[in-house]
Amino acid sequence: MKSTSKTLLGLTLLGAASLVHAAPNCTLKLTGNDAMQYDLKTATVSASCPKITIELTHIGKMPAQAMGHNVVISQTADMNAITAAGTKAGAAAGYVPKGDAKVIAATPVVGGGASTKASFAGSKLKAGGDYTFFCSFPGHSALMKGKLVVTK
Ligand SMILES: [Cu+2]
Repeated sequence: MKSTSKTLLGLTLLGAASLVHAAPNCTLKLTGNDAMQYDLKTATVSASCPKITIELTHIGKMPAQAMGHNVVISQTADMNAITAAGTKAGAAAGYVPKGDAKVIAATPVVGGGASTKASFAGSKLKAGGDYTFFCSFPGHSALMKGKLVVTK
């Protein structure tokens, strides 16, 4: 009896430990639709990830020229400057200013039914920093944006 309860306690502690040491989240998985919306308003990734992968699936039907979506990650304070520069850069540049250090990561633009990916080093983010993920297609970031929470 006594040894049984000790075993149970041990298992409980093991369970708690595995929660504390849960694998870091190294993927930002999003969908975008024809109503100019992502499925998430907030997401969490870990700065300790050697590589963070953004996965975007456009679940709508409209073409990229009319309702294209991408995912750009930046510090929240840089979002408006990036979308303005991205609009100037135009469709051929995927609405992302080329060589802009404010852009931490960006996927290509996709249309309905298509998916895209991009990866970057977790070390580009600081735990506790103020980051936003958004779509830089002209006009979309008003609705298509969310908070990127960064853990250690
Ligand atoms: Cu968009």
